[in-house]
Amino acid sequence: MLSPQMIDKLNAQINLEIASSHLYLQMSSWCAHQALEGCATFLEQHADEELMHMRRLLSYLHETGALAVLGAVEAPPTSFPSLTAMFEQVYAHEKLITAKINDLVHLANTEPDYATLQFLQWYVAEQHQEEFLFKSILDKINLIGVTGQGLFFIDRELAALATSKQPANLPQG
Ligand code: OFO
Repeated sequence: MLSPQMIDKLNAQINLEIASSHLYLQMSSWCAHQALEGCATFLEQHADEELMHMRRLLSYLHETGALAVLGAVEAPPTSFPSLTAMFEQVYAHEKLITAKINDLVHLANTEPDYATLQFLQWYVAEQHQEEFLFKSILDKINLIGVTGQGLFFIDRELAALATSKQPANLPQG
């Protein structure tokens, strides 16, 4: 059985995952509007992944007999100064998610709540991968540049990343 504080924090995380999906879907739409189809597809897939992160938390709350509470989702920005600035925002957002997961882990460890501690390990590993992924995208953008044909090549890289995404990220069972 989860503590009231843990239920509140897991619910906050559920709502944050929904907000993340919303943000990435809006970014995807902005990219499509800029004719950056590869980036748009990649971000659309990532928005789906965030919903999967949310569902995993939702299931955990249900398994423990707790109620999931969904709140209002804040509207994300609809335009971005540049592709670089947009991916910098994604990277910063993922670092925020990591901090929130770390807070949850800290609470589970101090309560202690070993079942939740174990459950959260998947998110710890996932956040490591997500930060690595977006840092490497930013590195590519900085390497290739976004002037001239640079944008075309970056969009192609993101299209390749989107098609190579493995269903390994999906929850098991
Ligand atoms: Fe992109 O992160 Fe969810 O958890």
